[in-house]
Amino acid sequence: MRGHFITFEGGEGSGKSTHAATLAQRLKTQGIDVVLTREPGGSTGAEIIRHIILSGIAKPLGAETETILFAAARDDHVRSTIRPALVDGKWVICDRFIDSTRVYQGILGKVDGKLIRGLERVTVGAAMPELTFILDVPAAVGLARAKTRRGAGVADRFESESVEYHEHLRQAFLALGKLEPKRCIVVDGRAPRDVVAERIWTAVSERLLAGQVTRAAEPAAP
Ligand code: T5A
Repeated sequence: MRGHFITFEGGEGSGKSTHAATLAQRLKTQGIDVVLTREPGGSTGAEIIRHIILSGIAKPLGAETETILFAAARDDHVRSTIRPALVDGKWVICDRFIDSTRVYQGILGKVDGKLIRGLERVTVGAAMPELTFILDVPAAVGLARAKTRRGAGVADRFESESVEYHEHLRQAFLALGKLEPKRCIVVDGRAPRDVVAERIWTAVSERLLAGQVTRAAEPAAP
């Protein structure tokens, strides 16, 4: 696959959507063809499954069933959106991906790691992210941001869990970052937006842009 694949991970309200969009915009100004997407969702079938999962109606079926639903959504998303874009040489930026399943369903939901890895192999295959930003904020900060952004709306399936659950999530993401330091970069999401964005941009520039001739940098056609 010729493109690049970057994912954003972290707890609720940590700034993933904000910074995935900011990075996509900045790459576009460099003349790079970018696909900005999200999970669960990012394709027609996956968006339907997203609605089922986040409504909470699958929660009583247990964490294994939710894991399988996330995997079904990912399968459609990878086949329909991510893999074709990478094959085309585009950059894909995804708001949540495999690490969310590893943490939410694996560590918090206690779903067997073998099942999770097996589903990853089937759904993701070679379309693995090269770079993952883990945005780190205390659970209380993230939940407060998510609540402010939601306004009068209702908290979804996972936002409704306790602060302790979300603090456990935060620690699980930090531990996961330590397990794969080449792929994962932990960024302090409490910093002002522009500071966080600059840290992300520096890492992308050093890791993926260095040496790459972008269309913006190419000489204009005669
Ligand atoms: N899930 C997902 C699983 O359990 N398993 C899986 O495999 C997958 C893929 C998805 C849910 O599904 C679960 C995890 C999730 O619970 P979602 O609606 O997509 O749900 O929700 P989240 O991904 O959690 O997205 P959020 O919108 O809650 O959080 P973000 O994207 O991290 O935060 P963002 O960027 O929207 O920012 C939130 C607010 O904070 C402000 C923003 O302006 C916004 O108002 N903000 C800042 N404020 C101050 N300083 C900064 N630096 C700021 N950065 C952002």
